[in-house]
Amino acid sequence: MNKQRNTFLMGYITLFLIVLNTYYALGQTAMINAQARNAKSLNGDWQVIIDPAGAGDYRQVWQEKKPQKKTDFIEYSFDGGPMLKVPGDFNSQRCELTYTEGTVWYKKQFNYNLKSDRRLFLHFGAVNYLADVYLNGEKIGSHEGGYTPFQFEITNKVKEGENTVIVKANNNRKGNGLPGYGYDWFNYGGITRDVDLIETLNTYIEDYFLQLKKGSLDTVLGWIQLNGDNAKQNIQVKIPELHVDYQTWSDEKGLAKVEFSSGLQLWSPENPKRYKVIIESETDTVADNIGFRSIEVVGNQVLLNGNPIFIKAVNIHEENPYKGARASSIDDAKILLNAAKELGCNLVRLAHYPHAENMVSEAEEMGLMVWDEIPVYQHIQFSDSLLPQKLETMMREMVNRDKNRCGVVIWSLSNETYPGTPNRNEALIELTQKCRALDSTRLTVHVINTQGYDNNTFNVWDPLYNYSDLIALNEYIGWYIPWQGKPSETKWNIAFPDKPVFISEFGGEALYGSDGPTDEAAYWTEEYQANIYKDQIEMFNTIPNLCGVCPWLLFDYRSLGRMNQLYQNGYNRKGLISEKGQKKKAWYIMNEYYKTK
Ligand code: GCB
Repeated sequence: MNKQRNTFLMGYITLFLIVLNTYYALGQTAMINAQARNAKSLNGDWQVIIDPAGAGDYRQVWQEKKPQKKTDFIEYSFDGGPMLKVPGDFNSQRCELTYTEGTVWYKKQFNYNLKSDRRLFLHFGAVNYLADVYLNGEKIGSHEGGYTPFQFEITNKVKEGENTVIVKANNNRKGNGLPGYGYDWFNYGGITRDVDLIETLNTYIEDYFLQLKKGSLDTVLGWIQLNGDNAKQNIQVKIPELHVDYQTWSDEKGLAKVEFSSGLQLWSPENPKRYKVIIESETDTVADNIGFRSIEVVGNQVLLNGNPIFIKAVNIHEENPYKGARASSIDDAKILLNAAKELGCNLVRLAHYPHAENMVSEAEEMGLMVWDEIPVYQHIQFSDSLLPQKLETMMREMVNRDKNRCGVVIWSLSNETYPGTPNRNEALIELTQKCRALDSTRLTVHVINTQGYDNNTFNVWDPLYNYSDLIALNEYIGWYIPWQGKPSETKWNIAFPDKPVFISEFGGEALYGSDGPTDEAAYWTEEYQANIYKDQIEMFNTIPNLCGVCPWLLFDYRSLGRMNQLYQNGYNRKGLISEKGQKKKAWYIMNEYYKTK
């Protein structure tokens, strides 16, 4: 009997631990527009313990024990160790961390004095990939996912005076992670984005969504969400430049609806107009720069503000090419975005994960539309029981963060997944539905490369395209797959004849300045790459309903699987520009093409 009771008890305890663990894994969704809040930055130098043996967990380094008696000693200390800059990846900051995929413990001390009517949040822009966060020796939560923000409320945990935050940042690959084991970019680990302490009054503006009403060019539709005891409040939405002073009231759940019309100048790449919008409740005020535009697919065309647009795009990874480091600052963003502008683009595909918030808002300010993507990349274990929750959380964290950025026109929910992977269709269809329910004002897209290419004919058939607003297709004809006929005579057999087609990736590799036979791929010459571009452009003329193209990619970037030491040396060389900033011959071809569009 006793034995049976013990078994039950153990069962309950295990269940409790699983639930607790799931709670931690979910983390807390970050408040909107963190950079506009009353914040104290925790950026700068953090002390670290590099933990290649994974010993920090059982030694419980977050406790920072000190010897009590003369015979005591502690086998860890942050003191005496190195410092790392936050924000920033750890790999590029110290030689011994160059190839690290593992754990680094970070520590930062801060002083605080929180008044009794205030709340305090510890906010992270992103930590790649798993973060366990401790405050003053106590675990306050965890977050999974390397590219989206999260926060923990520490109102009742912060001490007057000195406090210590310790973060376990772990970038090990996970089979059931997003992405999974294999991907073609550098796995930069660490606290890669800003860390802030954000102070609010008891009831604060947690979230808001203000965009043009679907189908309208002058009506703003949305909502504001308050968080706190004082849920029912009068709220004003002000746009001084337009003399808008709109009043609304939040309900007992803190939710206020917004709908008003105004003679808005619409945002577009030619006129990236944004308005200062002030949201003022009785207890909080947040200001944002918000633009308004509509984006839709009508028939086989993409319409921006009601007019057909040809999408002149480029793929970008979040890497500062000159430093070989994760891009994190506004200057890093400008390097990438200025280069996209110079190429002649009107859209940047921020591949293959949500890039930093400053990248998105800078692109919007510069008149570049943004393609936002979650790291659902190639071989994802869709049938893993934890996957649906992870997919949804990551999608929600991206959409939540960027939903007021009119520059963002596309939510991309997957790249190169395969119909043969168990549960792939079911999981991605459900994800699409959830994304559209959250935000129906933008396009939702899946990027697919399962098409056949035989006898110079493309066969585009993947049923997942039924759930994608664009037939977004990656093809590397001329590089991974040789041409099978004249590019100008390519035939298309597309099972979705009424949808716009977008070539989301194409290209080939070249090492800047490489000489060698220009008609052989194995010498990585610029001429060989340039010829791929010439042929592709001819082929583009054969594509029915073509609405845009997007070369892979802007700059050469670090990718450890690229091991040809003569030509690649740890770099994917499909850049139109080298990592030193040299434009390759293909750059000029693409630039000319975009001038004609
Ligand atoms: C692809 C992937 C991209 C790769 C690229 C390549 O299809 O989507 O992430 O890096 O090909 O260079 O092979």
